[in-house]
Amino acid sequence: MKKLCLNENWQLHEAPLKWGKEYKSQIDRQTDGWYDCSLPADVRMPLIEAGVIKDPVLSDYCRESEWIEDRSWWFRKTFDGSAVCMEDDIVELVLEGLDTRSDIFINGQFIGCHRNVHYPFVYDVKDLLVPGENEIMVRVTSGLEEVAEEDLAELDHAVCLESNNGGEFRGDGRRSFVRRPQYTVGWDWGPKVITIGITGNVCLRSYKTIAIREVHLHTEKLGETARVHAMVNIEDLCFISSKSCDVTVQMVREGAVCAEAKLEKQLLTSGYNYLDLELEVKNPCLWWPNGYGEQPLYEVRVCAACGGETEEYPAFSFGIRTIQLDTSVIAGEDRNFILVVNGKPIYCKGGNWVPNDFIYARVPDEKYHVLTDEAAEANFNMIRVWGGGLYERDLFYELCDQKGLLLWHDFMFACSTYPDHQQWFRDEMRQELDYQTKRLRNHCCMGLYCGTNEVHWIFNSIDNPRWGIEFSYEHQYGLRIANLMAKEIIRNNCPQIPYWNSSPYGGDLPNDDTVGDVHRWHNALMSKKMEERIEAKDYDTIESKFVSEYGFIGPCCRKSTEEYMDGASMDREGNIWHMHSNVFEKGTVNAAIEKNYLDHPETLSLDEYILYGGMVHGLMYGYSLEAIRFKEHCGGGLFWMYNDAWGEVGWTIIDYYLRRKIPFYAVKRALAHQKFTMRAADGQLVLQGANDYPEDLEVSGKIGYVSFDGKVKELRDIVLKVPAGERIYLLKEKLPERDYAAGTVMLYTDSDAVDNIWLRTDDMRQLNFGPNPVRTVEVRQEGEDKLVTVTADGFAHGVYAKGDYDCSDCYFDLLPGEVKTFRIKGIGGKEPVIKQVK
Ligand code: BMA
Repeated sequence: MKKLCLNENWQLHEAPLKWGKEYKSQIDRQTDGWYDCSLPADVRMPLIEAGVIKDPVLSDYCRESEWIEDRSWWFRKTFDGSAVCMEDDIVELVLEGLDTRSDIFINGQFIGCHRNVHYPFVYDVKDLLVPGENEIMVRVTSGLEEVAEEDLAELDHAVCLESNNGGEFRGDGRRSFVRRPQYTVGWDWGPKVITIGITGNVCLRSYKTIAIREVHLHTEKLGETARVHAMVNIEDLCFISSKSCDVTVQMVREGAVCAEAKLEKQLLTSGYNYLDLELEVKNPCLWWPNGYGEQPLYEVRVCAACGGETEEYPAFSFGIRTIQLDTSVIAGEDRNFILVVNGKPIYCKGGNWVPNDFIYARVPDEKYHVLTDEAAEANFNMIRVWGGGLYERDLFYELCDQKGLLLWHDFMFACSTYPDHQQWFRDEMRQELDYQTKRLRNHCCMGLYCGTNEVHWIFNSIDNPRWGIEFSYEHQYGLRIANLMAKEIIRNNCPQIPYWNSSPYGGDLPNDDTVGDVHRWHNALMSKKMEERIEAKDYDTIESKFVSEYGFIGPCCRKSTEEYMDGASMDREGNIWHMHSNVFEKGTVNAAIEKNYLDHPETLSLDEYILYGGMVHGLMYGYSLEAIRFKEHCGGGLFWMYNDAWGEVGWTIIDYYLRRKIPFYAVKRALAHQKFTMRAADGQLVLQGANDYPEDLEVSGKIGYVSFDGKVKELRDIVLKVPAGERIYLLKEKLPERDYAAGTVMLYTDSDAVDNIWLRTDDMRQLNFGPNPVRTVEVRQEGEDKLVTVTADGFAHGVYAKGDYDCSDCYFDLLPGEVKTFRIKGIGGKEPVIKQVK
């Protein structure tokens, strides 16, 4: 295969929406009004550069550029035909990420239209190319203009719109008929920015004699020798004749061939040839999720020699691992929901992922490196790719393979019914799912495919009769794809990857605690009762088998807030502040600050609001993630939402500008690979030990009641053992009858590997402690970092290093007498300023 990348030197021209493909000649006659751009491109990128519009992720500028969706956009590029290998048998034009409705021309010839951003347009243009200058022209619109009222009526207008939820100017019901990233119509966490563009790569790829179309590897058997099955699909490009071919598949690690399989003198007949080969890998290095082991990857090389031509498939990385979803019976109706990797049950911990920008075409690769690094740093071993966004670029999956981040991967349906009673929609979905499952199946990070986000839950007439949806076999409103088509395609393309119909799903009704996963919203952050929205202890009542969504909201740091407000008033009652506050905020942050710290949070300065708002965000995520992991029959906990697409007071722990928010550290502590957790219930103290590591954990320490001022210490020695990869209850004993406003049960460990912990029995402001000033015992320089050792005689809450430095830990609590060392990264020669919230 020869590839010619055509991303550079495009031009873009705007035109009336009604200028369909028949207006190509008018566009050709346009001499001015052309913007230069390179791909991937959303039309806004050259418009921002040219100063035509302001960046829609800043302030309220998104409102000013909504006119963009009511225009047609014409991309054109010329290239020299001599760069193309015209001796080859086929020369395919490949256009990725067409967002959304597109008409494609080559040298003035219309070659087709495309209506789906989630799989590429591919067309053999060999016969249309000329030796000299060639031109590609692509007309793109949002695709929403094609959706009529009657169409929506067929779905009974059953589409979630943020505008119904206080999200002014957000939401567009027509999205359900358009295969575009659904979030672009506006969601609770961001504005309507109807993306339009060629948001992926464009290239010409040519083949001679044969084309290796697919390579699929999966691990069949583990053991001293692992068996890996390889399927190679070679297309014989001659329509009428067969030929002989030699095929080799190798698995290489650190430059050494660890396994090889060959097929010699294999007969190829015209078209597709599915060939199966077995690779035996002695002493295989197994891939594990983050914490449970390493992430060794093998390079896979596939080549086919035929008629003097050697065709090589692009090399890719592959991790040897098996994966299953254990839904076996626990008791009665209750069933496990546990991912099992290499035969080991995994407790899945992490967050939900959304696209990284409302102009997703401009996201730099660097952002993926940082976000996956930070996810691993925060002790994630799972990320859920949410169904309202997009299938990410290759780099994302490669990075998740490298860092041991398992993926719960939704197909791109969210919070809407879909017209799968219409054949065109089914055809589109078959192409989309077939393309994406074949594209992603070799990634060892692929943990589970999931049919939809919330479609089974929101639109069933028992949970939500208000939508008036009655599913029927011929009119399934989107469930046909999730319940039938997706399973069929996964069975054909990657049966080794578990599938779940929807999130949430399982049991008599979706969101049931007995089977499957749940989204914990209605009795938490989305409850109409404020006390339910801000009560961390409620998470101790969870009986679910897997929590795939729940969340809390909090501010970004001052730097990021100033950046996205772009000079607008910082009045927290102001319009623009509200635009950049999550639709579900509704005064929750202030209520939580009042519950835990102080009265009249509305009078706080911006810096105080950011500190206390961040602290309550951390308290909620820390306590809830612990509580979910504390439940022996819960297979995982994923908070909503990990990353952001613009700057806002929102769900995430790392903001749009990739700056950590205060809850980042609470999440990191709660998801630590080796962790102790205490809970009190019915007068009982229960201590749990979690150890994801492949080695057993043995720690000695002291446990008992300690007063917050440190004067009372009723500690006894204890040795705690947690087997490798296990979560077990280590202690169940009567809770000592003491004054829990003045102190609590604390555990001091003798190991730096595992944090000390304390039993939080009430809201912070109900606990009488402090101020117990933190003292800096030592500061050691290590390169650009400083290692700071602190202690305090009494309990100190929310100890942090002033300034937006990344630290190994921050906003942490210190037990009386605890001595803790933490790293402040990149502080250089500056003197660290250590502060505490209380
Ligand atoms: C769930 C998610 C998202 C949404 C989140 C918070 O519905 O699936 O759609 O952003 O809740 O509202």
